Amino acid sequence: MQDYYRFVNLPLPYSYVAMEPYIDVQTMYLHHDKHLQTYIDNLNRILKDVPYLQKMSLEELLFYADELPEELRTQIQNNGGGVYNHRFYFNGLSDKGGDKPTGHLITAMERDFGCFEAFRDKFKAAALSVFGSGYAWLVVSGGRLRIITLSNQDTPIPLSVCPVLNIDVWEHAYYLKHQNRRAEYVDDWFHVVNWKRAEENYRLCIEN
Ligand code: MN3
Repeated sequence: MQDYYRFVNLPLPYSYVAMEPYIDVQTMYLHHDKHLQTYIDNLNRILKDVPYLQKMSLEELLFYADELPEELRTQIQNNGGGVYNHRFYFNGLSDKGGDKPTGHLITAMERDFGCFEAFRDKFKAAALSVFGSGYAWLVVSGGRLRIITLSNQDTPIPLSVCPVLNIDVWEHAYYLKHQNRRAEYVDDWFHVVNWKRAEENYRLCIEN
């Protein structure tokens, strides 16, 4: 992942049409090429004349936000968060996804939620509970899986929790296909979750 200024919008690791019929091609195109691109362009513009910030990785910018110059802090959090969260979201999708995780991740879900179905219900409820725009996240905290929600483009980075999976519940992620029916979008999203990637993320979380 190209993680330093100047940030680049990497192509999706699949075609725009790959998530049909669960996430429509137009949404995938606009979400990646317009919404994410705007966050990348804004972040590059903010950092353009601030060389010492250009040396910080995306995660460092988000983790050390409190130490950033006050006049840039909110813009960097919003736009850097928009880059981080969207990359995580798009990498968390796969046209070969869906079903349920395997390996260490399913074992941990059974330990921490009882069973996969209980996790799914709880994650869906969390995604529906986000008021306005934001994300639901599956994270590792203190060695356990936890579900959290974050508003707007806030990220898990400054919370010192380790992210495994996220779902974008901003309306732009689903409105063209699902209109106001966020619950149907969440159900459809479960068909294209890249559990292989989530499992890799989980392994990295527990190894570190
Ligand atoms: Mn989005």
